[in-house]
Amino acid sequence: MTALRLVLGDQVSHGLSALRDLKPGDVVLMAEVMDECTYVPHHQVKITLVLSAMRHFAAELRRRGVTVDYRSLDDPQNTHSIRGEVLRAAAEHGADHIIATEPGEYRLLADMRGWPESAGCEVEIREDDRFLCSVKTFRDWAAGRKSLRLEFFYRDMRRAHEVLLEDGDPVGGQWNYDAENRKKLPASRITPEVPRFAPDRITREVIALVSDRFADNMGDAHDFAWPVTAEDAEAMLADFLEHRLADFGDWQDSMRCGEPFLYHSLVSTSLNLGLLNPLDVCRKAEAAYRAGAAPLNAVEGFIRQILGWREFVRGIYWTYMPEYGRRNALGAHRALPWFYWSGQTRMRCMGDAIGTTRRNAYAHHIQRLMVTGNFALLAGLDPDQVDEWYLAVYADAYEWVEMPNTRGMALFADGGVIGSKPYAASGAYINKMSDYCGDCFYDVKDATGERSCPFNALYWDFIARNQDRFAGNIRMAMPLATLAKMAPPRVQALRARAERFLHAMDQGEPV
Ligand code: FAD
Ligand code: DLZ
Ligand code: SF4
Repeated sequence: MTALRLVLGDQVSHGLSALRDLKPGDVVLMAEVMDECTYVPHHQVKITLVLSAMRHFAAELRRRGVTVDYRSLDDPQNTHSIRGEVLRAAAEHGADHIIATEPGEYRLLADMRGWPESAGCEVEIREDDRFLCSVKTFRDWAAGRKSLRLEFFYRDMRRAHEVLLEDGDPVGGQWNYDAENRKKLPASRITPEVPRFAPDRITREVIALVSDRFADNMGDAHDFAWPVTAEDAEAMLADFLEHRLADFGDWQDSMRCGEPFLYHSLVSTSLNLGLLNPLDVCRKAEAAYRAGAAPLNAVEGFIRQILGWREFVRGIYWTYMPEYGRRNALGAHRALPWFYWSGQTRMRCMGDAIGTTRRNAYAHHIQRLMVTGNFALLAGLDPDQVDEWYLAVYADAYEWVEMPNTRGMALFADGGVIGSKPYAASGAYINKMSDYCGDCFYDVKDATGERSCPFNALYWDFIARNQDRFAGNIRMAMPLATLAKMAPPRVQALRARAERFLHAMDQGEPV
């Protein structure tokens, strides 16, 4: 009796459901395959992260006495698909039972559901219980609600997992301290260094492989510095808890040119691979608050991202897929401009956000949402192309978390499932929250001239072209009323500036 147990690249957790009740004679299969390395043009750093984490995990399993069949990208027999490798390994090991954990992407789950027909043995797909809210619990919570709002889901999660509670009530008397977390970082403030993890021999081998095989992809594998083992992921978390958590809240929405990390935790890559456990991360942050090491606005804000947003977007993904992936509520069809890949643009905010993405396969949330995401929303970029970009370029990107954030939160292409209004903003917001505008080619105070900030005209063009769609949305009443009060020549000038800018961008002219 041999069971073949599949571990995917983002399932490198010893507690994985597919590894439970492992018996002597069972074989764990891990496969590097071109299908997974190429379904979007992943950043070199992202491929390095996943393959290195896989190789480290396989080595750990072997040290624990587990039989691991590890197929590398260089294996000449490699069929280069997960299905192909599972079937090949099942036949080679005479497996009578294939055990897998649900993947994080719909396309792979759909494929897995077809495995029993070709496998000739039982295929068991177990729940991925590394999350704090099961898909069923989320669907039950969502059923019958007119709208799904993070705030109510988050409160239920706090109660269910007894996080930051005092006698059943929220610590401090409020559930949410977000209003305190929107400050701009003063220029004088020196921000802490963040840890970089020097590549060991295994990672260096992967860097060589990725540099060779994926030389044309975004980034440079030699820049790699992310944690690839649970031990290093814990070190990254410990550093955050000690040096950045206390300030996480105050400066959470701030941006500073050339400083992508600020007070962010940098734990998403490790959480999503399964090197860190989300509840454990929340409990450690809560312990820091209880020990007086970090204020409530910081700790609550951090916990809300993990216990709230991370679980919420996953629930939405699995509740609405595959139809969610086709949504385009604002009818956006413009092609993604090339500067999203090259970073070459005169818009300093965009250049900086894309620049850190190219170097680190990382940009923080406000850069993703209010700079590159906001631009894509205002310019009416095609959600399929924007989705592909976010899925490719961030080291933490898997569709279950990337798609609701991109298609839903940033682009409003889901028509309001994730958020009740689009996160649309003019240059004034970016100027308020960053130091980008001072040295920009464009003038943030101008909206219609040739060097006016593109975000300004694009913002009003966006409101104007969607005014019928937003008419019934009470949260859009203010911009709609402002637009209605604008003198027609002003509206014309704004829309003409937007059109000129978009035309130049579409022609590939420098913008
Ligand atoms: P911190 O700012 O320190 O936050 C702590 C943790 O909270 C993160 O590690 C993450 O696990 C969680 N978190 C925070 N915000 C979100 C959110 N909106 N959704 C889910 N989890 C959240 N996150 C991903 O993990 N993968 C993605 O592919 C991804 N794509 C995104 C695309 C867009 C357009 C936007 C707007 C956001 C996206 N996010 C994604 C959410 C968020 O930007 C990242 O989780 C965060 O920037 C990761 O950096 P950090 O670990 O330093 O996070
Ligand atoms: C992202 C990724 C990459 C680049 N390569 C592999 C791989 O070679 N083998 C593998 O098992 N997983 C890889 N992954 C992660 C998968 O794409 C991920 O498991 C699915 O997208 C589901 O989330
Ligand atoms: Fe970005 Fe406009 Fe500011 Fe330039 S002026 S950095 S384009 S918001």
